[in-house]
Amino acid sequence: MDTISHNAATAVAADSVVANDKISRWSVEQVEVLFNLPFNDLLYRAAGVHREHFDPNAVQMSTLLSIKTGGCPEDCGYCPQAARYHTSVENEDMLSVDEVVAAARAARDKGATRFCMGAAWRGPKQRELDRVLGMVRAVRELGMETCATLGMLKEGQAEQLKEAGLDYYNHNLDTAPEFYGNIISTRTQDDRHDTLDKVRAAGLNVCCGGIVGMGESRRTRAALLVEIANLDPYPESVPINNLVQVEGTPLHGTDALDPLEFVRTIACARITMPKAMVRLSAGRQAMSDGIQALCFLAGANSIFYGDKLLTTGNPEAERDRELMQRLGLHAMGSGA
Ligand code: SAM
Ligand code: DTB
Ligand code: SF4
Repeated sequence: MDTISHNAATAVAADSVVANDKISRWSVEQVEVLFNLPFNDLLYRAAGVHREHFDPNAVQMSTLLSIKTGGCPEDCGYCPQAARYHTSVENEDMLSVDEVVAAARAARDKGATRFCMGAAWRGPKQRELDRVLGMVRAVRELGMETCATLGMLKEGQAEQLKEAGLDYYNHNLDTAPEFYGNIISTRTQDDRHDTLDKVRAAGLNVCCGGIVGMGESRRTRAALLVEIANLDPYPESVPINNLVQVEGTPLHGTDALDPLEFVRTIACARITMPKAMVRLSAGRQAMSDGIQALCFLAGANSIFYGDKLLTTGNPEAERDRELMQRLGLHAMGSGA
């Protein structure tokens, strides 16, 4: 088939995929059809879906804080906080509620509407969770939305977080089932689904995404999105992380992903989860302004805002404000 008729055939297949926005169970093949579209066609479709459900010029801004850094017993191959890898991240004590409130206040004063607290745990012990509950209550009192990512939850823990006023719980599926074993051995994807079920059952908003740029194929990226989009219901928030390569981790030295392929991943996330907040997450520091602009066009409508993610860098707040101004983007209000 020549290129023009190949593109036409792909577009027809994509039409039938996109027209059916009631799709509640996606197949990997359907999402591959989207991924394989000519770039302009894919972005046009994704931007259309974005506009149907959101103000396309509004971006939600969350600030992250590591409330317990390093020393993690897990073996996630991308993570600088795993105790077993020799990285520059040290095992630190958990922060106090006062330290967290000071950081949240500073983030709020710079324009963040959501504050996300991350801990390098397999899962929280009850006395650790007790302190997190105090943090959640205190951050909420500042008028911010709250999110936590603490690892796997045991029976009753999601309910305690909900009761304290937590808005979102982040727990990522990370990659497609067939690739998962290459990246992590200390917890299964079923374990992750189990925590996601608990979070959903407790009435918390679900924040669940993954990482690309770990040496996976396009099909694997499609399969990751299928795994997330087929959660019933799909998550309210979907962070798409580009691997931040950290020296000392097993994935350091992986071939970098083509930035345009990252944009495609954002577009496919937008089309498969039309009403979710799609977050352009880790990896922005290494991204050009042009690629970030394409990500916003492709339907990303949330970012991590502030000079640091958990342990690695993020663009400076001032630079992000400038970029948003150049693109005519504005901050999405709290609760939007
Ligand atoms: N320890 C908890 C857990 O893993 O569930 C919570 C914190 S963990 C750091 C949260 C997420 O950050 C991971 O699931 C992963 O998707 C992402 N992440 C960690 N290191 C990363 C890296 N180097 N590059 C991109 N994303 C990363
Ligand atoms: C998510 O999906 N990405 C954020 C947040 N959820 C917790 C974490 C990114 C971490 C990047 C590596 C680091 O800074 O340690
Ligand atoms: Fe630990 Fe989370 Fe890092 Fe995995 S991603 S090593 S669980 S901190």
